[in-house]
Amino acid sequence: KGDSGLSEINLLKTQVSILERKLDTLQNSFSKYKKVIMFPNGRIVGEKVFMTNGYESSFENLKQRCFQAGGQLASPRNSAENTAIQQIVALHDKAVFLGINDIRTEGQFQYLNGQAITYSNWLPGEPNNDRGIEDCVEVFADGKWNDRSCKETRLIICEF
Ligand code: GMH
Ligand code: CA
Repeated sequence: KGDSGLSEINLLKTQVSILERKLDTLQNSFSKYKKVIMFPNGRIVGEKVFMTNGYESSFENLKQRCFQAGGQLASPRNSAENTAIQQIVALHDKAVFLGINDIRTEGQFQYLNGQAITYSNWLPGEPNNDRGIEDCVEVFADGKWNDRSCKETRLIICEF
């Protein structure tokens, strides 16, 4: 009885160490493929992935494209996420629209889920609702935000 208990434990130990080696291999190859997939149009920040496919259109079309892909328009919640978006903007030299707008109530910018924004990176003097028609948010290559007409054409960045 005691003997067969011991050999069962040894068997389990062997199986655990086999699994540990397989997990190590899997983790190594996963971190490699993450880099491959993210190069050059994606960025990872914590649990979030930001990605562009180069598509350019107006806000509603960008919003739909991200949603259809199972994500949403990039909605940076902190400076690390904003920096990731900035890098993609700079790489493509094209401003993007965020998943943030004040369509519902002028001057009250909110995420696509309706929550009020808790992080922003406005240029000095923005948002200015120029000509009374600026409800969307574009990000420039320096990472700064400007409110802009949602009808303008901008680069897509989705988050997943
Ligand atoms: C006005 C001025 C500019 C500013 C633009 C911009 C448009 O033309 O205040 O200085 O850059 O608006 O906010 O979105
Ligand atoms: Ca503006």
